[in-house]
Amino acid sequence: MVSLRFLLCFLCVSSVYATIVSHDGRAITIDGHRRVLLSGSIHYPRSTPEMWPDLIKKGKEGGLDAIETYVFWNAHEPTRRQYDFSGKLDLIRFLKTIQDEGLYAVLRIGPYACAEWNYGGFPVWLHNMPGMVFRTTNKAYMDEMQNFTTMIVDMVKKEKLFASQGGPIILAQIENEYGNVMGPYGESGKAYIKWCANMAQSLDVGVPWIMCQQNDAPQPMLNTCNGFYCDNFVPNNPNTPKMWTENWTGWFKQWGGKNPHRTTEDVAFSVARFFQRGGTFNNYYMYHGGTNFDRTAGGPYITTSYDYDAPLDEYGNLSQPKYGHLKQLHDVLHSIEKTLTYGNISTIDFGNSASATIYKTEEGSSCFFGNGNENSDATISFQGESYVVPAWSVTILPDCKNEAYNTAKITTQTSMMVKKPNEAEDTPSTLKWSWRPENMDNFLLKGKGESTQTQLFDQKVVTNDQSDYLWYMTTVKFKKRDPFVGKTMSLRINSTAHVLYVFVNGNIIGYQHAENGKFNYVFEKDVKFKSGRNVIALLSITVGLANYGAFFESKPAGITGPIFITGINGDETIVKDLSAHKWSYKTGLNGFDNQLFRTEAMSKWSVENVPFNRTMTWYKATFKSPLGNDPVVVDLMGLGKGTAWVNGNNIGRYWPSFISSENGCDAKCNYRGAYHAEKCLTNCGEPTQRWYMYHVPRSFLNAEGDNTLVLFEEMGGNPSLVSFQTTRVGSVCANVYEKTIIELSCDRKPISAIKFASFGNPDGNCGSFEKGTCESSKNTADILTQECVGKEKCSIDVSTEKFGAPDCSGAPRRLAVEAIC
Ligand SMILES: *[C@@H]1O[C@H](CO)[C@@H](O)[C@H](O)[C@H]1NC(C)=O
Ligand SMILES: *[C@@H]1O[C@H](CO)[C@@H](O)[C@H](O)[C@H]1NC(C)=O
Ligand SMILES: *[C@@H]1O[C@H](CO)[C@@H](O)[C@H](O)[C@H]1NC(C)=O
Ligand SMILES: *[C@@H]1O[C@H](CO)[C@@H](O)[C@H](O)[C@H]1NC(C)=O
Ligand SMILES: *[C@@H]1O[C@H](CO)[C@@H](O)[C@H](O)[C@H]1NC(C)=O
Ligand SMILES: CC(=O)N[C@H]1CO[C@H](CO)[C@@H](O)[C@@H]1O
Repeated sequence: MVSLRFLLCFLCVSSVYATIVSHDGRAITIDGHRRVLLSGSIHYPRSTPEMWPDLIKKGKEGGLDAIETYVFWNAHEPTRRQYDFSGKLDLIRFLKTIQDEGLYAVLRIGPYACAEWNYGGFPVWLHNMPGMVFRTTNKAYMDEMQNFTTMIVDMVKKEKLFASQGGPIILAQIENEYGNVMGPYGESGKAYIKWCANMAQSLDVGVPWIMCQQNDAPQPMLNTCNGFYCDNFVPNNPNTPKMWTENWTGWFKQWGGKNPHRTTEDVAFSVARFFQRGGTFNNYYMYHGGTNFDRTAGGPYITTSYDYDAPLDEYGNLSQPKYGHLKQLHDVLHSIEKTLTYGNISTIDFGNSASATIYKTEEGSSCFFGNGNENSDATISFQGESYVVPAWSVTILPDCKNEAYNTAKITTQTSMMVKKPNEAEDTPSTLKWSWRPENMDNFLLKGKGESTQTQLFDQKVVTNDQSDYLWYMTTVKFKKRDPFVGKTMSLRINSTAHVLYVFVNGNIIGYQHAENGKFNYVFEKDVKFKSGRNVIALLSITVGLANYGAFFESKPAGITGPIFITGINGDETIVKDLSAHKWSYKTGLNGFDNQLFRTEAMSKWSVENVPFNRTMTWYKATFKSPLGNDPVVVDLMGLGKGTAWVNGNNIGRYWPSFISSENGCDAKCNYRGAYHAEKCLTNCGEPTQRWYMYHVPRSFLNAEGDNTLVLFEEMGGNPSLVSFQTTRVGSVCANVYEKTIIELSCDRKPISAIKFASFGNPDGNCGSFEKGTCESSKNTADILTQECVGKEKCSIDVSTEKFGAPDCSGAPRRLAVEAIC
């Protein structure tokens, strides 16, 4: 007992010891030792505090040393000087969770985040301050930026979370990717970045500051690289190590877009090549992408899912093989940390993009063989041995003799997730709905808002981004004998509303949104006016504010005009410009003001005649929580566009009616060759997101009793198709060369059958394997059935002794197997 107590006390004292974080030209040093550091981005508001420990633990088990996050200013300071650090926004709790797991943290304060986050993380009230320009030498901006940055640093210091205080934070970041947009800011931009550096230094955090994508980062700021590949990056100072702060593991999704995928082989290749070329710090962006709950998605048109094709999927499950293949890479890199960070470096160029890099210390050597050629495999002769390095891959030999890892040879299973119906419901697919209309009479018939102006305003200026919704209303009068009364006229609206609904005299005449990748469009429809007063009511909706680009804060949102009505009557043409009419404004919708999404909201809901295809309609249903621990999703198929809440928690915007175009998907995805966001797309001709995005974290649900789902449907849809489901592993696959061992596992459920098995040169991918031109005569499926079926996991030694030796014309033989869970 005494000794245990002594030990505990010793630990508690040692944990408050300062860690000295510094750097030289080779690496970040921790307590004087150069380190190989592998880090992964997890943004705390994109999951729930209940999920954090598991996510961070999986990061650690995946071989990470550190977790990196931005700080989201607009979430923390939604109104000037009113702060929110509760729930998902509890930054300190998140950092302490990282500390508890024994990992380091990288804190990117910014406070510009980009991150496909609403307005890049800036509060809209900041934009609405007089004379404001973001990210330049603008006094008002600098004061606010300094105020927020200082507050965050003070908060973190108070909890002793910097490494210099014994805490987990080893690096801090000021600004973010400014170098990419700096040109248009001219000399002011250069002065601003110097000011940022000085301001950050003055905060005295005791750990190095980084500035990513900033070639002119003033010393002692460390400039670092972001991108899909960073092997060619050279820091701006010989004393700055080669650091990669954003290695994009995938890409984000946009409404109406397709699903991007970055292959595991290519992510691994980019990292291994970075370390081959002297890199020592790598951060995955994202390691867990998560969910853009509520109104946090940036944009415009960024989806609610921020899965990012990351090693941990949106729900926090392992995305295999990406997670496992990178874990193996991390283990190999860590095993040669000393050689990588202290060894003398020499390279051999074999031509045709093949090269060897040798790291040599007194104790021994480690080698990287790289092949950057997209088409042909390379055969490298080294110290009397011959090695085949597949096209677009890197082989790591920790002892310069034995291949421990090749980026293109995946020996981790592929897991295919499936959705299961909610077994807690008797009739899982039918929810009992009630409904009510959104009350819009004041706007549609009276055109009456909260304030009036004789001009069209940018939406941000009026709403302060307190809502997605803004009504613009005006009246047009025609005399009884006016020749245009009852005639067809045209209403033309130049619009930057992300989505625009147009009503005339209470009737909807149409809606529109920008084409993919565009910001503005012209709405044009025929309309007939009556004599007397006509009410034009325009509902402008934002779907995430712009988050990127020079001066992005001033990109317009809402109805910027001009707005015309035109009519032709014989020789007479009239053109009425309504832009400077008297416009009445109202922020938000009644149902939101009255919080109809709250479970306890007292309001009249009807179970009679539940309508389909009705615009601006509220729906409500109760459901039982699915049993078990598998992640819960809600399939919102059949709906148009709107917002969904579960037990009052906003699970995000939905838009399943926005279908991606038919073309541009690849049936086969070739990992070879440089990745870009238009490569390896899937989901053509489908809703951008059907299940994927509508994650319902378990902590939002009551395990016992009823749960409430509320929908606000804008466009009109059919809620009868909506259903709750769980996601779990449906089948697992392997596709590996002989002389490897692969483990198959169904996540604590037994493997039930072998669906496909072939040893030879099988073709295709998990779920669509086919026999190749050569195949073993042994019954491969029978062998695997014996070894795996009925077991939770099985380890397969892929050898010719076991599976036979088919003649594949000298090419290496592979085993492909698909097992059903
Ligand atoms: C931020 O500004 C407020 C005044 O608006 C001031 O009271 C506060 O001390 C400032 N905070 C910091 C950390 O400078
Ligand atoms: C997914 O994550 C949940 C929650 O952590 C866990 O219960 C479940 O076993 C995981 N499933 C898989 C396939 O990893
Ligand atoms: C590394 O290079 C230095 C300087 O050239 C040399 O003195 C040292 O012996 C080398 N070490 C090894 C292990 O080759
Ligand atoms: C309105 O939109 C049309 C079509 O995009 C464009 O030609 C015109 O310049 C726009 N007018 C204004 C004032 O932006
Ligand atoms: C709803 O609208 C869609 C598309 O216009 C149509 O195909 C469908 O039949 C309508 N459903 C109902 C129930 O009216
Ligand atoms: C910094 C950097 O490398 N940016 C690139 C990231 O990828 C996008 C999409 O492929 C490129 O457009 C950027 O130049």
